[in-house]
Amino acid sequence: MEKLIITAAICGAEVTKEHNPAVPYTVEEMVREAKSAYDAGAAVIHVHVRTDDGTPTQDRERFRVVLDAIKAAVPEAILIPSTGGATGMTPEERLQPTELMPEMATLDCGTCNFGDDIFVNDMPTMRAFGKRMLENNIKPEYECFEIGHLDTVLSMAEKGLVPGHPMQFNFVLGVSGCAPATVDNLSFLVSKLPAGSTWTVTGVGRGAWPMAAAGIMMGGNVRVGFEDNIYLERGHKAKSNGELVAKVVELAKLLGREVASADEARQILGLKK
Ligand code: KMH
Ligand code: ZN
Repeated sequence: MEKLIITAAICGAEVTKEHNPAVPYTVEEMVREAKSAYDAGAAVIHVHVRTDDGTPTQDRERFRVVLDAIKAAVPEAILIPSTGGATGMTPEERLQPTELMPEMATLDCGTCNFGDDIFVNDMPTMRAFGKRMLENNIKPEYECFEIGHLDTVLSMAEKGLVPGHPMQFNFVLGVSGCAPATVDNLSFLVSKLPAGSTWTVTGVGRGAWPMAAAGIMMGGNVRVGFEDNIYLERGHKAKSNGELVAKVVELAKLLGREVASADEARQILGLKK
């Protein structure tokens, strides 16, 4: 089995300091959380940004400052800015971080319910995002919240509308209104992947730890972080993203899987140094 790539989704757009005071908003807090995750064993940091009061934003200049500050603190880490942003944002707003030429960025693979909101990723939006990533030579991480999202993006890749082989998928399971975080759902999705693909699983809320264990055992990769889950265990909030990553490292050790360094993760994901 390949070594395990751990991603930390340190901030997200929905979770707030009211949920967990360690959720980062400011540049300094973002750096603190990225470093805590990297030092604990994460090779990849998935980045959303906020204004200092916690409001989610896709502002290019805010992304520039945050990404540069994280790079200065953890130069080896692979940074994956979000093009999902928050529900209700326009495609143009969401695309701003791709102007900074990151090596990777997320590409969300279909419209879905998202709690009480709708996360809109219709075909014109996805085509525009695919075109931008092809033009700017950005490797997408394909975010699938629903079973049909995978078929959608695979058929777009066949038509050359989004970057193709080797593709990296993140199966985000357990969002309210989307596919639940079950081993059945994960196994089905993994069974449909083209040979040579890499994949990560993200379990949302109480799905976080079962999905982490499943991802480790099934030879995939694992994402944790405040974006997805704020608890180390029931009733016990994590004090940092690093604590969440450390639990994945511990699970991997118990299950006999080695954890990838950022350099090793770059190789596994087919990224150029
Ligand atoms: N905040 C969610 C609505 C992504 O980063 O690409 C979308 C999201 C996906 O977080
Ligand atoms: Zn995200």
